[in-house]
Formats: sequence, structure tokens, C-alpha cells
Amino acid sequence: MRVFRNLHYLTVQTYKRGKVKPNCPQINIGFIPSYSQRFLSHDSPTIDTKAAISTSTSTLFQKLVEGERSALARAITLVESQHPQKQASAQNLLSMVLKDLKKRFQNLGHQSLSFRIGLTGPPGAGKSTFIETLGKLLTAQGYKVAVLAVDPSSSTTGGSLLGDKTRMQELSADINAFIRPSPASGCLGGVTRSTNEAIALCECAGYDIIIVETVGVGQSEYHVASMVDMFVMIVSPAGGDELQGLKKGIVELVDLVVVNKADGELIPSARRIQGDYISALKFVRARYKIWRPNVFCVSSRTKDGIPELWEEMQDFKNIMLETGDFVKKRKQQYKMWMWTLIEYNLLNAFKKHPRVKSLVSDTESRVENGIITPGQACDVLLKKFFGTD
Ligand SMILES: Nc1nc2c(ncn2[C@@H]2O[C@H](COP(=O)(O)OP(=O)(O)OP(=O)(O)O)[C@@H](O)[C@H]2O)c(=O)[nH]1
Ligand SMILES: [Mg+2]
Repeated sequence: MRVFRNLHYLTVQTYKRGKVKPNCPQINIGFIPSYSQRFLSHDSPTIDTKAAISTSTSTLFQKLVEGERSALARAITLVESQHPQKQASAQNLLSMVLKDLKKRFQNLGHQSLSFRIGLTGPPGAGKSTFIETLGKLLTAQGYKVAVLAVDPSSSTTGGSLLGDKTRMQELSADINAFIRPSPASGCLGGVTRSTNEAIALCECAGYDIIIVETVGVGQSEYHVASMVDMFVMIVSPAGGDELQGLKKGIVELVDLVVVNKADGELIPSARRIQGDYISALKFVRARYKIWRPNVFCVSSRTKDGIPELWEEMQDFKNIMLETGDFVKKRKQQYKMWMWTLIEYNLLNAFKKHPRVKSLVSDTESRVENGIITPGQACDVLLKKFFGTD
């Protein structure tokens, strides 16, 4: 453990020594904030002329590259669309975006890459409040921050905007922030089908930090963890579900645990939960050779511990860059993106298949009533789907 910490320390110090504050680019000509560098990298956008790309898609791409917020919003709406023609335009746009991101990487290396952070936690843990506090800290330092939030309330009330707009009021008004609450429909356990696409679009629009908020339901953590560079779990001492992450095995996916609401009379219970997580993490298999997830107590309300937490997040990013894991993970993210789409499209095709569709509700009720086992039901429906019955 000591060897590991020393190694960790050395790596961190190497970075800390060379670190330049991102909000003073004019003083140090050796440093340009990464988003500006990404803009500077453009000679002309890489448009595949062979493909029949409509002018409106090229214009949208152009505006996206220029960092226009409304273009980013329109681009995300396009990739979320289920309309076949719009889906075709979305694919054209994405192909331009991915080519452009690749070119930026070839020109600038890791400076061109955004930092993608996944944030999960039980409902009410304070995810939105935390993002508001951290987001403001980051925009004040000169970063551009994008937030892709899946509001859990939207699955029951249909209103994804209300909660996040009120909880991220100041950040929503910040010119350097972009907040996109996603509809819960079309979700793979809390993550929308198009979250990967939205992340790429945000990176193309010059956002340095992209935060994906998800609620701890179903398989959402696994999906989000596969889409981001760092996966953070937030828990709070007030919710009663504070050990949910331990029970569900989410700790195996996390790179950092945040105990939020460590303020006022909640401080002693926050410290207790911090201790529980520290002990639990000792038994979790390390995901990286030189990174062990830490547990931080913060208060999104008083901002206590937030700057230190951001330091830790940057240390993680820098260490991952140094070891090469960051870039390796990016490649895996593209692979997982493909599989997410396959999973989504196959399931959709399965559910919409005429022979399956007509049998679903009856089969479900037979399973519910114990007439057939879930396995038998699965066999019946799959045979219908493949026409092998
Ligand atoms: N005392 C205290 N309360 C907090 C803190 N952060 C958030 N809260 C409160 O906790 C409640 C839930 O906060 P949200 O930020 O909406 O939590 P969330 O995890 O985004 O909730 P969902 O999106 O519904 O899952 C709100 O009433 C917040 O004011 C904090 O640091 N300290
Ligand atoms: Mg929220």
C-alpha cells in the first residue's frame, strides 16, 4: 500500500509541479485552455464529400465546432430523434464529429480530449446540487462544462426539466455551461440510448468537462461507467440508502466516492459513512495498478471539500494519462458504444416484432403468476422472434 501511495504521490507531484492554472492563458503562452486549443486545431472541418451530406447538417456541424450552444442543443435533439430521415442526418453529423475529434487528437494529443465524468448516486443524494457547486467552480477557472443529466423524476412524472433547472439555477445561466436534462424514455436503466452520441457532440463543441449524471437504478451504472473516463459515486448521510453502493457492488466500478451533505449536524454520520466505504473499498479488487479510490466528505451546500475533490479528480485524470489508461479507455468507450447501440436496437426490434408483440403481455402475466418460469418464457419469445417454434 505504501509503495502504491508513494508511486501515486510521485506521479501526482510531477503533474502538480508542471500545472498551470487554466484561467491565465494570456500570462503563460505555453498554456492554452484545452477547449481553445481544440478550436485552434481547425483548418477546415473534415467533411466527407462523397457522402451525401445535406447543407443543413454541414452547417450544424460548422456551428457545433464553433461552440454555439444552440447548435449543440439541436445536434443532441437530432441524435435523440427516432425519425428515420433524422437518424440518417444524425449519423452523417456523427461521422463528421468523430472524424474531427480524431483529427484533433492527431494534432494535439490528449490536450484535445475532454474529461468525461460519470456521477451516480441514490435519489436525493445531492447529485444536482453537487454538479451546480462543482460546475461553478470549474467555469470560474475558465473551463467549459457540459452536464448531461437523467432526472429520475422524469420516469414517473414525465418532467425532466423541472428538478434540474431549479437545482442548477446558477449553472444553467452560466455562458460556459451547457445543461441537458434527458428524457427518461428510451433508457437503458436510466441512461438514454443517445448519451454516447451527446458526449461526443459536447466534446466537439469544445466542452472540457462533461458530467453525466445518472440515478442508481437498474444497469445504469454499468452503462455510464463504460462511457466515461472517471466514475464517481455520491452518497449522503440523510437518505437512508447510504450503503446502497456497497450492497449493489457499485463500489467495484467507482474511481472515487463522495459523501455529500457533510455539514451541520450531518457531519458525524457523514464521517461514519466515509469510514464504512474506506473499509469496504479495501476488499474491492483494484481496477488500476496505481489508483485506489478515495472517499471524500464534502458539502455541496457550503462548498467544503469541493476544491480538494476537484484536485483529486484532476490527479486521477493526469495519472491515467501518464499510464496510457486514459487513451486506452477511450478506445474501449467506442467499442462499448457500438454494443450499447446493438443492445438497444436488438431489444427494440425484439419488442416490436409482430409475433413477439402480440404475446408479450400474456407471457408476462404467466410469469408473474408462476405458470411458467422466466426461462421458459424467454425460450418461447425467442423462438417466436427467430421463427424457430
Ligand atoms: N445539507 C445539505 N443538503 C444538501 C446538500 N446537497 C444537496 N442537498 C439537499 O438534498 C436534496 C436533494 O438534492 P439534489 O441535488 O436534488 O439531489 P439529487 O441526487 O440530484 O436528486 P435526484 O435528481 O432526485 O436523484 C435537496 O433538498 C438539496 O437541497 C448538501 O451538501 N448539504
Ligand atoms: Mg438530480
